[in-house]
Amino acid sequence: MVCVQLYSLIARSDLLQQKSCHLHSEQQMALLKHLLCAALLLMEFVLLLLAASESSCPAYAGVPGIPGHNGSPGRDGRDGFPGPKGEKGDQGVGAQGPPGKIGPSGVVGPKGDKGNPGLPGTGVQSALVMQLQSDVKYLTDRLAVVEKVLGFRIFRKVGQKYYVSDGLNGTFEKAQRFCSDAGAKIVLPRSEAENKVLTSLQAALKSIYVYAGATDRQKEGHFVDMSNQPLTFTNWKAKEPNDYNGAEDCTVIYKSGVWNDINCNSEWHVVCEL
Ligand SMILES: [Ca+2]
Ligand SMILES: [Ca+2]
Repeated sequence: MVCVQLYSLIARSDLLQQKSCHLHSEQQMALLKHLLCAALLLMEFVLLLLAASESSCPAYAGVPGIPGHNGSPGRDGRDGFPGPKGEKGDQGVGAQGPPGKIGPSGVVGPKGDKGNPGLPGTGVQSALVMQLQSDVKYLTDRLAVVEKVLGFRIFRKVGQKYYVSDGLNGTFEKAQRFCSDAGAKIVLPRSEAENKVLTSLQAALKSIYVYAGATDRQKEGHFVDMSNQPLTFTNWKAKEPNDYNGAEDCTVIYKSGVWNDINCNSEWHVVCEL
């Protein structure tokens, strides 16, 4: 209804515009002015009616307006929701970071190769020291023997032994004591060579007999040395020893080197061995 009235007013406006062409200018302009004012008021009234009735008639799309200005920046996103996790970044370059934690122990490796032979151990060193100590003791003992030998007036060397004498005469007991006090024993040849050396010493002493360290006091007819050991060498004169009743239990060696059993109380040269 409103639309029909509007169209009618517009049509009247067109008619008035056509009629105005035939009026005088002042009257025509005044009339036109009133008409336009009335038309304007009417159109405003119609617009009010349209606004009140909203879309009571079909609407037409208008021309797009110009873009508005950008608004002011919004607040920070503290009150917003966290965004999705970003992608892993590239490896950084720069200062080395702190060392990491100590890792777990690894698997036991294979057995290594056999090592080179080591230096002599303490056992070998101990053996060398003991050998040196033994050598030193032997030399010390030999030196002591030589010093004793030099203390006698006559001596002969035979092997590792020395036959010594001061030209003393005495019984078998005295001879045994004299040699013992000198750290020696009554002479007793253990071989033909030693027996021969003894005769050489007897010659120097101008001795007929010398006592030897062999007796059969414990068992008649069985001569032993001063350690009660059987004799390993003898040089008995023919038919000697010839006494088995205890009258001849000691042994003498004649200047020729033969042996004879005689009584122990006769005094003969004393010869010791070291
Ligand atoms: Ca006898
Ligand atoms: Ca005899």
